[in-house]
Amino acid sequence: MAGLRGALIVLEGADRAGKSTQARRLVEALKERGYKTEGLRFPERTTEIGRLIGSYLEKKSNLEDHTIHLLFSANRWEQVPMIKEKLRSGVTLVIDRYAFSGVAFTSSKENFDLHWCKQPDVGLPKPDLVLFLNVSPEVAASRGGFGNEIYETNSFQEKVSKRYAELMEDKTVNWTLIDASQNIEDVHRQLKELTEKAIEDAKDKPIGK
Ligand code: T5A
Ligand code: NA
Repeated sequence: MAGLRGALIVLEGADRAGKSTQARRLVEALKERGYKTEGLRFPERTTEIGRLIGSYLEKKSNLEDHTIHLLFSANRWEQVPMIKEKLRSGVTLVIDRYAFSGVAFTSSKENFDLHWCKQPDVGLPKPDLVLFLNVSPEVAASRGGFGNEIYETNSFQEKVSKRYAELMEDKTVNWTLIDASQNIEDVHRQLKELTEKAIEDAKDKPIGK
């Protein structure tokens, strides 16, 4: 019998929605429940491509808009062999941002259409579940001010939220909207429940594209 695969779980959402906090909690909780689980994040700033991205986000270098979009995508593709290997060996992956961030952010810039933005990520392993952590701009603001990174302004984040809403209309993706204005524990409980179900549903299905 072929081994059962792990699930690919993605967390998306606006700035300060709590993605990183919840991703960490979720990995720990799933491990405690006996699931082989690991966390990943995009951008993964530690690779050579990731260092270019980090420098751009920190405004230490300027990159042409199409170029940085392709680098974000390349930063996902460079992890694909590892992602597939882990999933096939039964490890569930909890990923903090994925291709949806790539599309939502770049398509919020002037003169980018959604279709062009999606192409570089076509063919990536398909998430079994995308958890969208939804918070209002007011709640996000109450969690502290923006940092100094390039996309951290109110006007840009508003555009990003609209793009995410458009992306969520794609019914071929298993989106689940979560009210992330609740406290950390309540959000966590919901994510854990949804994820355990997704792991069970995914285990005897092929990895999607
Ligand atoms: N990007 C990314 C692209 O343009 N293209 C791409 O392809 C990709 C992958 C970096 C940037 O890159 C862009 C998007 C971004 O602009 P990042 O490193 O993921 O992406 O961004 P960060 O700035 O690290 O993360 P966020 O600002 O989005 O925050 P999180 O992870 O959503 O929130 P978190 O968990 O750090 O929490 C924020 C604060 O709120 C508190 C936490 O303790 C923390 O202080 N908090 C709560 N407070 C009350 N109630 C709750 N339920 C709370 N949950 C968290
Ligand atoms: Na984060």
